[in-house]
Formats: sequence, structure tokens, C-alpha cells
Amino acid sequence: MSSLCSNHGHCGFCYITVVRIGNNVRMGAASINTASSTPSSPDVDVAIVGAGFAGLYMLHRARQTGFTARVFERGGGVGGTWYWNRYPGARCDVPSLEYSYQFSDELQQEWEWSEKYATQPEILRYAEHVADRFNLRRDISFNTTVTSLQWNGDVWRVATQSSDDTDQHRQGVALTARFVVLATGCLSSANIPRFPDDHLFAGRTYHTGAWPHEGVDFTGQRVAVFGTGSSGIQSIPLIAKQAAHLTVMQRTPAYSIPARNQQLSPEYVADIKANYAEFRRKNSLTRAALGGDTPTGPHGACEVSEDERRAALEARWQKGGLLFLGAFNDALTNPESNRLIADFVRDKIRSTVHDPDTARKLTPDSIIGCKRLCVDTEYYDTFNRPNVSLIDLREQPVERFTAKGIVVQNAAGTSHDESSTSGSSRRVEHEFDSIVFATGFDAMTGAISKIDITGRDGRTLSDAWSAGPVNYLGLSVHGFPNLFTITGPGSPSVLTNMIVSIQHHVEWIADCISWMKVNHSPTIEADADAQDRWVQHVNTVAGMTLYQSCSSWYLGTNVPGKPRVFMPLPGFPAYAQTCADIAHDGYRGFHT
Ligand code: NA7
Repeated sequence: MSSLCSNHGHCGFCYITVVRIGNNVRMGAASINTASSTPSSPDVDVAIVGAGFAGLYMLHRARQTGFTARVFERGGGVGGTWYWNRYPGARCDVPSLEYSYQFSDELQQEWEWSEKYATQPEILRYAEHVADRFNLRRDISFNTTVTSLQWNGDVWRVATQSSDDTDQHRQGVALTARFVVLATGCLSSANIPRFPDDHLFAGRTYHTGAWPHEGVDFTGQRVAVFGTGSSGIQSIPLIAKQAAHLTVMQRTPAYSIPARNQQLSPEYVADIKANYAEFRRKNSLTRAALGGDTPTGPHGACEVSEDERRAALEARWQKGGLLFLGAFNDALTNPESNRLIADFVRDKIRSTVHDPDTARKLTPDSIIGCKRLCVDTEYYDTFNRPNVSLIDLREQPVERFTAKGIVVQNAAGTSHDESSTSGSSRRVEHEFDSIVFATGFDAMTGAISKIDITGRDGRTLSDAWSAGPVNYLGLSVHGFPNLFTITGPGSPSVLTNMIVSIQHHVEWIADCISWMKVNHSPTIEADADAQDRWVQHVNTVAGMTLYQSCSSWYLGTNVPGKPRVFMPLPGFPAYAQTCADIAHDGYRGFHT
């Protein structure tokens, strides 16, 4: 650890909690001074952006370690991605008994999950329970978007905008904080594609990541769904059961594994709960920090006979879920092994979908697991329904939207689509009442990029990240002192069970700022060299895998104009060990 010898105006480290009442600026239950904060007396120790699972635990942990904190949350309630993603069929693809906090044994013992994979409403209830149980809401400002963060040499100035109509101070509510934690979520900034004349469409449009809270009734409607990632694959079977006709607009076919969801038996839950610590420990030792009871197979897919390979894949297929890819240990490093595994899934698709042309369109030819694997319930079967049709946008690209629907180009040589209502043999207009965009997110950096962040020497984060996100440990960015990202680019993040990664980051950050307090270090900042080496390390590790062989949101290529950089770091256990070693070495690679 080296010492920061730059622009610090004073050497005090005053963790003074100043929450002054009576300055007319309402912040939830408390009032916070906006006028008379001085650099050495920030309004709060920690400002946290976001009240999803990361923000909730950061608030709790900050309080536990003796810091004051305030959370700013754009939504009207807690839960983050589970607050917004209320589309039909939304559920987690990590088992409930793993997709939950482990910081409180009382919490994990008392909470009852009903299904192997929890639905969005159940996960949201869990987040609300956590907020109530640990009395978190009093320090959360809801309906409040952080618009800018400015480092003034000692503290961060946090500017917000409220969407609460009853709030008379809608603009520019601000406070100062010693630290800022961006708990903004990796999948929280919706990616809504634009199409020619899309403003003309007279029906209703929805994005799965901003679903109406009152729900949507598609009964009797002609519905289009764009997107066949996890959100599309979860919602399509349910929308198909309601709609008069569903047209799936597919740009790239996905690989999807059956979830085999089921009610959790009381015996199984009791067994896990009796050994919860050991269950968690085993999970944290796997690459993705999940599925410790189903370890990755000991062989490569090419190292076994065809019969053995089929049997291993069939067993995982019957078990269902993301751990399918763990049948062999080289699924994402050996292209030939990957092809053999992908062939197995391709055969499953062909044997499930009755119409050969639909099956052909639904069958991916890419590396399996390169895009995040999907987990479904009756996805492929849905295409056997008479009220469901599939448009492959690679063969029939969208030409434009109209008031009634969408005009697609008919591929040369293909027959005229029977569902069309007008048009020549080269283009077809499909009429819709509603269009659903299951088109994903500006992942990992999208929500952060929406905040105007200015760090040391007036440098903005958008400048620092103009060629792609750079970050040390996925936790800290050079030039932005006392600012932390949770599950940021450069950390295992979205390649893992997110709750495990979130909990790891929150605890690392809390330990770090506690250490700073004890050591009278007013600031901490990633060192430029350490950051460069870390970015190189992430590239090297990612380069040893097949992840970069396709276009995906891991690479940012799903968002037009976003730099192509592989953002997450594969491998949780090695990463966690590195973070521990760095802290043990007095925060090696950081200036304090
Ligand atoms: P994803 O996985 O990013 O999927 C988005 C889908 O939308 C995908 O099939 C995209 O096709 C498609 N898409 C995106 N833009 C367009 C346009 N312009 N036209 C047609 N189709 C488009 O997002 P999800 O919400 O499903 O899942 C995100 C994560 O949430 C998931 O991985 C889990 O971790 C949970 P593409 O493949 O880019 O060609």
C-alpha cells in the first residue's frame, strides 16, 4: 500500500454523523442538511445507490460496522431487479436455497422458500422481509434517482431527483458522503431497440424489465415478443397460453435447459437448513459459487465414450438447470467438447419441436454457454401450439413499424406468410395489439453510466470508461476515491450466483472502510498500475475461455455503440482469495 500524496486539503478523518433536522429537505423519515455541509463533516458516511440485494445489505452492514448510511432508490420499493422485472414467468434461474443471503443464520433459518426456483413475487417478498426485519426502510429514499456524484477532494456530493409528486424539492436534493457505493445492479438499465417508424405503432408496448405493476392481460390479443434470452424464454410460454396469437421475433436462437422446477419438500429444506453453513461453503468453492452438491464432472467431453457422454448429459438434462454445462470440465474451454454438448441440446430441440422449419430456426449453431444459458419451463413445446409462430429476424428482418404492427421483409424464396394481412411477396405486415420487448439490458455498466460521475481532478467516469470499463477488482476505479462498485466489471459478478458475489463485495467494502477508520486514512483509490494489471488479468482469464466467441451482453455487444469488452471475470474462488490477500496486505494496489 502506498500513501496518497495528492490533493487532500486536510488530514482529519471525521466520521461525524450530521443529520440535521429542520432544513426543509425531506429524505424519507429524516431531514438532511444541504446547505451547510463542510468537507470534514459529511452528512452521512456512506451514500448507497440502489436498494436491491446489494444496497440493502450494504446499508445493514454499514450500520453494523458503525457507519451512517443513506440509500437512494429509483423505484418505489426495495428489490432492485426483482422490483422491476414483473413479467409473466419471471423467476430466478439459481435455486432459492442458494439465491438468498447467508449473513444472518436467523434469517436463513426462518425464511421459507416454496419452490426450487423462486418466482419474482416470492423473491420480492423476501427482499421486503429483509428490509423490515433489519429496519432498513428508514434510511432509504424511494422514488429518488441519483443524477450526479461529484468528488470535491474530501467528500462526494450526491445530487438526486425525486419522482415523488408530493415532494416539493423534486430537483437537486443533495447530501455529502464520505463514501459512495454503487449498488446499481448489473441488469437494471433496459435495452430498448429502436426500429424505423416505431413511434407509429398504436398498440401497447412493454419491456420485461419495466413491467406494469398491475400486470398485463393479453387475453384475446395478437402479441409479438422480441427477444429470446432468459426473459423471453420465461415469458413466451405464459403469454402464449393467454394470447389469441403470439409471434416470437427471434434474432438469435438461445440454448435453453429445462428447469424441472418443483415444490420444495419440507424434508429437503430441513436437511439443508440443518447444515446450511456447510452447504454455503461448498457452493462458494465452485467457479460460479453455486451448485456445490452437483460438482463439475471430472472429465472433458472428448475424453469419454459417446455412450458415457450421452448418459452424463442426459442425467444433467433430467436434473435441469444451469449446472447442465458442468457435466464436463471443458465445456467453455474446448471448442470440440462444446460442440458435442451443443449437439446434444440441438437434438433435444429437434425432437421436441414438431415443425422441422420452426425447429431449424430455434436451433442455435453457436457456442453453448457463450451467451448465458437459459432455463425454461415448456419453452420449446410452446412452438407446437397452433397459436404460436416464429419469425427469424435474420431471414426476415424488420423493415419498419406501422400503426397496426410490424412489416418484415420476406426472405427470397420463402413462401408468403399466412398470418400476413397485406403486402407483396417480399414484405409482410403482421398486425399486433401488443409488442413485448424482452430485449435485455445495458448490462453491468448501464445504470452507472446514467449517473454523471466526476472524480478527482474533474475527470468524469464516462471519460475514464470511454474505451470500455476499467476497474480494479471490480470494486474501485482509479481517479474516483472512496467510490466502490458492487459486482462491477472485472469481478465474477454475473457469472456467479449474484447474491454470493454481492455479499462478498459488501463485506469487503465494509471491512475496507472500517480499516480506513482505524488507520485514519481519509481516502482510498485504486492505483493506476494495479488497475491496468487487473484489466489485463481479466482479459487473460476470459481469453482462456470460449466466452468471447459470440456477441453477448457479457461483451456489451448487445447495445449499439458500447465498447466490446468482456466485463465479468470467470472464477469466484480464486477471485475471493485475491481480494482477501489484497486486504491482508494492507489494501495492496490502492492508494490510501
Ligand atoms: P438478454 O439475455 O440480453 O436477451 C435479449 C434478447 O433480445 C436476445 O434474444 C437478443 O437477441 C434480443 N434482442 C436485443 N435487441 C434486439 C433487437 N434490436 N432486435 C431483435 N432482438 C433483439 O436479456 P434477458 O432480459 O432475456 O436476460 C438478461 C439476463 O437476466 C439473463 O441472462 C439472466 O441472467 C437474467 P441477440 O441474442 O442479441 O441477437
